[in-house]
Amino acid sequence: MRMTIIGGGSLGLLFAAKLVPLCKGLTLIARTREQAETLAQGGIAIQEMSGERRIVSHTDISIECYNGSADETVQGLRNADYVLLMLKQPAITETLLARLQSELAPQACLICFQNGIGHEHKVIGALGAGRVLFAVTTEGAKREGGTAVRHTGHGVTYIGGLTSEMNDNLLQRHCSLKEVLLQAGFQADLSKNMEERIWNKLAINCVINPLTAILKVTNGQLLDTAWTRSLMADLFRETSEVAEAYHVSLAQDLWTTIVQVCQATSANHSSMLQDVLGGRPTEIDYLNGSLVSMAGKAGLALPNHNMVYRLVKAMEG
Ligand code: KPL
Repeated sequence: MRMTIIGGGSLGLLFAAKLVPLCKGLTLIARTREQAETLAQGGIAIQEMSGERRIVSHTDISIECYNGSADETVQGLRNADYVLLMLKQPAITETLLARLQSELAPQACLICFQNGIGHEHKVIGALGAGRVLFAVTTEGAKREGGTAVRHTGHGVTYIGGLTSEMNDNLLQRHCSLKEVLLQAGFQADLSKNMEERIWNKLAINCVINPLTAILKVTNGQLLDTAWTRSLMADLFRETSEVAEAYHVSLAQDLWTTIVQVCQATSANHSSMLQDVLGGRPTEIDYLNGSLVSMAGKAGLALPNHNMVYRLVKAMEG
């Protein structure tokens, strides 16, 4: 299986490092030339959950760069069986989609890993429902510099389509992908109810990410005080109200799952906290921002999401 990963963030580096021994060829497409050059010289340094450290040699992985410009050459798209899109939503631009549309090999399937909502229909519109799958993962990773990643929490990864067309023969067509992910050490499964899973993940991220970013604490520290737990509970309650208004059924035990994610990734800095600390734009528009705007359309007020949304926007400057 040939794989290409777009995005050299924490998840991109983690998946690349763990998948490379199982692929016939793996290309990692970084967003900056500087990161691509360092990766091309030294490979990826990974620290496993066990504490073991190893280097994935630059000779085992093809490194390319795509910084969003229309005239950059990106070979890795042309011969991949699977392209894992591991970029933050703001980076999923029209230019990138046009690129994917014209350069993805006909057999290739694009898998969008996502935290939030809002870009799904743009991607399906560009590539067609038969070539796009969506993924949600609760795997925890922390990037340390441009080329090093620490696996900070075991999670679960679900992959599937949004429409029945996308899910036709899902198991037959993609069981080898599931096998490869399992062999790489990820707990992974194919799923026919991705909308619900995307919403479950959205709820997890809308509760954990802004609070960790505003309070500058690890995921685990959110559980430390009754104050932070009650802030989480308020965000969770409002998320459930929006889901109900849109007839999306969230998992029965989602609150317990959120607490478990905090425990399983307790040393982790959420992706939003990493962005805030790194001075980068966050995904708040696609997380709490999407919820607030959906709630507005349904005539609901979400005071807590609204407040964390505005605080994170203010921190972005
Ligand atoms: O997905 C995450 C993120 O940081 O975006 C969680 C699950 C909160 C792990 O950190």
